[in-house]
Amino acid sequence: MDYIRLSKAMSYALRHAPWEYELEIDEHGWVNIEHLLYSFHEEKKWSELEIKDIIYVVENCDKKRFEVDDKRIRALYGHSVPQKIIKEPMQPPEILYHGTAKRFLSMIKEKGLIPKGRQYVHLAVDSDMALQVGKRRDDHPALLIINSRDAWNEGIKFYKGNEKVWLADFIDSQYIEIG
Ligand code: HQG
Repeated sequence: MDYIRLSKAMSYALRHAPWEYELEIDEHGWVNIEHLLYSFHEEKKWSELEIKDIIYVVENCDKKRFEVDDKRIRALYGHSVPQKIIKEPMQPPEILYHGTAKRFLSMIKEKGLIPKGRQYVHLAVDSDMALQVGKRRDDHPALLIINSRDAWNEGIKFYKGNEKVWLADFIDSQYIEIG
């Protein structure tokens, strides 16, 4: 089983295009795990897929991207579906980090961090992880240090994705320092 490929397919279905899999996604991002399985079965490459493979990805992928409960599964962050995934606002750690391409810095200084194609801005609890994220777009990414506690105290909403990923609606440039 190609678990990396499976994880990518699960991310695509649960974050970006549940309708392509005829999945009903609720306002918190949950879908029925059996519906996801049956829908994957329609593709030849996933015809042998079992629930335990999906659970394996949930429990063993390099980042905690998904969550399962009794009958349901959801992505914890990363969504771009048109329907807003509802998250409970929560006080963030004092400092968070964001890794990005150097070529975006002038726009970020001007406009702050915006969600772009996703529903929320994604922030990391540690600088190593942020730099890894930035490396997707630049071999020598920029590290942004976010004064998240001040932003929160001044009314910017934050939400927890998982233990390492935090989400925010928007980060004004006054809370961003370039590391
Ligand atoms: C940039 C991965 C210009 C922003 C990671 C980023 C993450 C601006 C890009 C998760 C801007 C959006 C999300 C502005 C923001 N002007 N550029 N004003 N504001 N940007 O992929 O944070 O591995 O949507 O810096 O770990 O890179 O898939 O967001 O470069 O947690 O589980 O616009 O995806 O998770 O890119 O990554 P993305 P991201 P997974």
